[in-house]
Amino acid sequence: MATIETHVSGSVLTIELNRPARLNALNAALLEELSEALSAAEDPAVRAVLLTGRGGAFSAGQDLQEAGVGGLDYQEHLGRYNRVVLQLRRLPKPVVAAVRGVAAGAGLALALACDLRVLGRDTRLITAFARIALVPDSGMTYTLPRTVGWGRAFELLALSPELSAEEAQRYGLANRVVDEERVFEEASALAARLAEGPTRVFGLIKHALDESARLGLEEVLELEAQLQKLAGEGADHEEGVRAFLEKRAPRFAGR
Ligand code: T3D
Repeated sequence: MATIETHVSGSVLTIELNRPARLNALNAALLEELSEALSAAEDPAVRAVLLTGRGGAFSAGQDLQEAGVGGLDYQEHLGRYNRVVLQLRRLPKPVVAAVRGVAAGAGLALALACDLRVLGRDTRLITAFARIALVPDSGMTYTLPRTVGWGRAFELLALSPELSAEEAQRYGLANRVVDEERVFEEASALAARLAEGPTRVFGLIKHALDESARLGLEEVLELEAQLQKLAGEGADHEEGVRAFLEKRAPRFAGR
């Protein structure tokens, strides 16, 4: 692949956006390759994914040189983004974003579609869309208000400030903030730790959280009961209980 690098270490698949000269701006080729890499993450041997950007940025969003102004086939153009966002959300295993430097526009939207975000102390988050008079896309109107609340979401989308890592953490957009040069290491350690967890159950948790965003309380309670049945039948639940009773650490197989 020309715009994406992947490698597997243990059960963690690392996907690296690889257009550092353009701050990993997203073009059609990169989105196609990212989608391909995320399909590979469905392999049961992969139990966690780490998404990162090469060089000093996570991603500056849509490649504005490629997009130009107007004349885009938006169905096709946004179809590429939407496919990737749905792949990230529907992948039944945790995805950690290692966000260095800057994440802007659809680059930020991709980071928000991941399950956890590790930021560097100097990392900036910029919604960016309104700066060029576009509405947010790639799921940002779904993920952002659910993370930061409605009022803050409007301000971040309309005024598009550069949000510092400290503010991002206060708003719940960053799970960890570490020194810039430790972002990858910290995010890798987090992904490796998750990869040893009850993977199937992590997938069910992800599903439950996404569904809860659109369901009422009664439906949520019903869904939880259904998912608990699935979890309770899993080999990892049996192992978790046995390990507790035997006073040892569990060895989850991800099933
Ligand atoms: O119509 C549609 O396409 C719908 C979909 C939209 C999805 C979106 O993502 S919309 C938002 C698009 N992104 C932006 O508007 C952000 C544009 N970039 C910036 O505002 C700044 O570059 C940053 C704040 C992200 C970083 O600033 P800074 O000062 O750290 O870096 P820089 O010097 O501006 O950028 C370095 C290089 O990357 C530079 O190239 P050069 O001059 O060295 O040859 C710059 O042009 C290039 N670059 C940065 N962002 C993009 C980009 N090239 C193409 N597209 C970019 N998005």
